[in-house]
Amino acid sequence: MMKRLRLPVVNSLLLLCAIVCINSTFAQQTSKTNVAGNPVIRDKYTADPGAFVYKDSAYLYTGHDEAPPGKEGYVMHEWLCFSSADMEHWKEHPVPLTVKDFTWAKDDAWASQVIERNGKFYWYVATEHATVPGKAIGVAVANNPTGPFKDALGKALITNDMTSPDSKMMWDDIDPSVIIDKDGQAYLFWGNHKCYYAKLKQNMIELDGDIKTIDLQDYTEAPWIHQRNGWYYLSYATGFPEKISYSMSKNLNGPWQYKGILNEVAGNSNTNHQAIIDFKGKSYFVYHNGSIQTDGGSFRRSVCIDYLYYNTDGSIKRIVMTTEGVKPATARKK
Ligand code: FUB
Repeated sequence: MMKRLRLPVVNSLLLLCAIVCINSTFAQQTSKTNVAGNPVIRDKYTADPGAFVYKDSAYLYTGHDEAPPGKEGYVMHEWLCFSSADMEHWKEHPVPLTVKDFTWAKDDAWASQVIERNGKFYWYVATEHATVPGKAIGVAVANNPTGPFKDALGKALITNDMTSPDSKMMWDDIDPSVIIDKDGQAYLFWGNHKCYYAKLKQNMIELDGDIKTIDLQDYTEAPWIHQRNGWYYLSYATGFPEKISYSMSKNLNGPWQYKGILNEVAGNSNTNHQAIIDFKGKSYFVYHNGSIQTDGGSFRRSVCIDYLYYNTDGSIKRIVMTTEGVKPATARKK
């Protein structure tokens, strides 16, 4: 017969159970939802944010910096997806897309952007092509913003030979940014060293016409195209280490007017890659820095979010990067 447990033993067991329960609940929560302040994701390194709003949530898509401490080079094999109802707390979703999902790709899950059209979600990504030397742009598609995504084309949308027939520049076809204009015409912008753009067909997976080049002051890479109140904005990384500059135009086809620096060099990172969105009545600047210590840096970057403010003439005030980040966004009163 089992002996009866004494009261102090029972109390100790109960205490142990309580500690185990609290710890496992905390572990579950922290693996799914990150804490407030910048960087917004702290349990892994995230880079090259793309963001968009769908229904009541904001979605954040990033590359995953997997370089071990001490390695000075990109190690990036997959793209990540997070969502938030308030821009402060981000929930991670299971990895929706990796380089292996593109059979024609070799490696490098570089910058990307997702856009919705007719209930489908198109994810434009930069990666290294396996057989056409150089970087390339692919497009994946899903029925919901968190995936799973699958290659929409079975081949690259843009390959290096389309923009550099002489193959002198191997990494100019990176950093896709996409927009659907008011008349329903979609455009793809991209490029390192040169900023390219082209129309996309209604199906979002084929080019519709020639690839054109835009002459932008001090252009390095990372174009982000957005529109607001009759203005088009083309922001992009400038110089190296990178700052973010921007130009404005009344017409998507230009001419573009240079408006100056939007964001200074982001702490401890030689790249600076932005997304700009509006959510629940406020505007946000989403970017990365290398601020997580002790191993954060140019190849172990972290996504941050700060407010973006427009002047009355439509120009944008310079971004103030903060550690505190943004306050929880609440629905606008009607
Ligand atoms: O993350 C790899 C590359 O670094 C991106 O494609 C660029 O925008 C820069 O952030």
